[in-house]
Amino acid sequence: MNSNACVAMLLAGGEGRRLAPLTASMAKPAVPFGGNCRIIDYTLSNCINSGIGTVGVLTQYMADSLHAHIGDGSSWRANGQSANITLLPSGSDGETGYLGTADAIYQNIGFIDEQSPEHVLILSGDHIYRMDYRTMLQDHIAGGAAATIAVKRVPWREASRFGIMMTDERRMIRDFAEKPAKPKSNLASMGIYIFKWAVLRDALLADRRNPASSHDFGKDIIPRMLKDGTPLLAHSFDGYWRDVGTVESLWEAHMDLIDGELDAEAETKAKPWPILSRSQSSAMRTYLCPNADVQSSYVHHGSSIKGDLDRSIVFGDVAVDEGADIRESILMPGVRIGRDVQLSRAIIGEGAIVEDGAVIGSLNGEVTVIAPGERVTAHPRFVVKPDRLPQSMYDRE
Ligand code: ADQ
Ligand code: ADP
Repeated sequence: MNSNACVAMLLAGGEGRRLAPLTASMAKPAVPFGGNCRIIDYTLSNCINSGIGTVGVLTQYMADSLHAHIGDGSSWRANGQSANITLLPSGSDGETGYLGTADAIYQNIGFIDEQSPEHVLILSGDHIYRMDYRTMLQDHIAGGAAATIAVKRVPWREASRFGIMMTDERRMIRDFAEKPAKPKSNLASMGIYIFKWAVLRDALLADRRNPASSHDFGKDIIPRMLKDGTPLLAHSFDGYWRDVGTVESLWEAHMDLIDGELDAEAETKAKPWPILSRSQSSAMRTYLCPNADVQSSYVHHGSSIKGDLDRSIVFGDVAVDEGADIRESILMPGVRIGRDVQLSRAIIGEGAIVEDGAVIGSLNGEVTVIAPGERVTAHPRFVVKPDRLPQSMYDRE
């Protein structure tokens, strides 16, 4: 296969309001994930591992955070494979900012035309999954569809967060509703599309001329194609996949990582599938104090742990002081946790400081987020109520 037969366009410019305050100073795809990388690294690594030769990364909101992370893209190479990763910030052609996901692609028609691809793969920067896009491309080509959408069943209670569809026995899409209040099925669009470039190009030009359009794939392009009778194929994906666009789903994906679910892959298990990230200094050491009780947790380079950890993820350059008790929590890079601090189901943003004795979160309640750089004093903002804890799970006596 000519490596430019399919070009990838990675949408990474969304504001990520539902991830606030983690996205106050960075784009959603730049939010730290998993102890050693950022959310966008999963999708970028999927591109490299799938042998995609050209990846355009479309940035808008807090673009600098992504540009600093990706740089010249040279960190994303593995198994002798690399890609030409090009940053495509909005407004660079003297155009207005990207009006929506479809407009972002429209404004980069020139970039895609230069590659003269047969197909274009459209990706999101805020999903955690390992997927071999070659399998989907083969399905798309064999099915002869104008467009193929990757799909997955999601829990019914979450279905209204997604594009929801109905398919026929040939997997052709018959009905599609973007984020319906009353979903008719739980078969969700993963927001991953492969289009014949000639078909998408025409659709983008027509969409641009439509004053009623919001220029979005899920709201405008897909429903329009369906209405026009364009053949749309559903490609089902069996592996782990999560849209981490909300605080709850970001926290849950970290717990999945701890539970080993995220690495139990169907499609890519037999192949080396590294998740690559910006190279970091390897000279940093991790210190675990002999008194620290660390259970089912990940601790990354350059951290110092004197307190207890249970089902938690600690990024690099974090310090946890004596007597601290950290449960089901995520400590992002550079976090400082003082003495006797208690955290339960908390996400502590980059560089935040939690002072001695502070108590944050509860084990059966909602996830609590502390903004990057915030300083939390010992006045308990959210107190863990011991009577509400599931004692059997956490009582170590
Ligand atoms: P959403 O997840 O709501 O739904 P959306 O907010 O449109 O999708 O963002 C998709 C991607 O595009 C994100 O990575 C975002 O950062 C990026 N993006 C948003 N606006 C952008 C802009 N102006 N410029 C550049 N990038 C931008 C979509 C589909 C649903 C599907 C879900 C699956 O519309 O049908 O179910 O994805 O997660
Ligand atoms: P249940 O609610 O039935 O216990 P899970 O929440 O574990 O099920 O999820 C069932 C399936 O849906 C899994 O394959 C999982 O990967 C997928 N899934 C769960 N949550 C999400 C999400 N937020 N986004 C996408 N897929 C999800």
